[in-house]
Amino acid sequence: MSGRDDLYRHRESLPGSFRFDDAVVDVFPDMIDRSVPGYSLIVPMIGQLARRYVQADSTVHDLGCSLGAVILSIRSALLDREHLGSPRLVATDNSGPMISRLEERLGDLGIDTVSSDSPAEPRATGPLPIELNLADIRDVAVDDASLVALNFTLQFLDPADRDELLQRVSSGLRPGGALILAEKIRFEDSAVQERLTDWHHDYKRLQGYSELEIARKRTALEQVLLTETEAAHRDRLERVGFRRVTRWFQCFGFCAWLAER
Ligand code: GEK
Repeated sequence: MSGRDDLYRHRESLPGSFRFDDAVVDVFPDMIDRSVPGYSLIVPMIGQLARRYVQADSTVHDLGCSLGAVILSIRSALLDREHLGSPRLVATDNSGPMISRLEERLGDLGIDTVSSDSPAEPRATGPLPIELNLADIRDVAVDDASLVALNFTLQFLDPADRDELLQRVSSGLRPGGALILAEKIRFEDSAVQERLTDWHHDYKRLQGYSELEIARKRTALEQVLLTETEAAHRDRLERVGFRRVTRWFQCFGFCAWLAER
């Protein structure tokens, strides 16, 4: 059962202490929805984009899948696309509690799962099974893919590791394939940064978070969630070989782009 996020009402926070642990998993859907303006729109839109970009018998990756919102949106969007054969859907996260909860959730929904660790297990029999991969996204092999999603995950990686990951994603995509990247960004201009941070905090207040909860979460995320500017993201995407990058969503500092191979 997923509950309301009141973690930082009760929890002191030390700088950089945020982890995707059991307590976060318990409230995750509510936490992300009330913290990321537009999340509830971005997820179904990724499904819509999947209908255009997923190619027959290719692989689709959801990197940093949490409780599977994105891979479930993609799967629903593909269910009636019989001409696509059997795309392989892979959901990866390095939080054990997230992957366990996702496995339970998929079981409740009657969706077959395959473990990336046990390829010898009997094959799933239902349509579009989801492969669950408890792993660091920096170790995931990307081959013969047509769609890769990084929905608010890259921001948790050491910036020094981001080029290598995106290079591997770019090289593993088929021509015509795409990366969907969503990130919280920062702004070069400090006045703009301040204004958009204020507006984001207004959003959180309206979602019922107190000043103390907002401040504690912010402290906990210091040096854990590391934002970059839009220009830095675009430069990297171009450097690793994406030919066209389109921003399709922005609300305050929360952006999503589609990068095409
Ligand atoms: C959604 N995409 O609901 N390797 C694997 N997973 C990682 C790593 C890593 N190195 N670093 C962080 N994660 C989801 C939301 S949440 C975003 C993504 C947020 C995982 C981490 O365990 C968590 O589940 C996810 O990335 C980030 O659309 O909470 O703001």
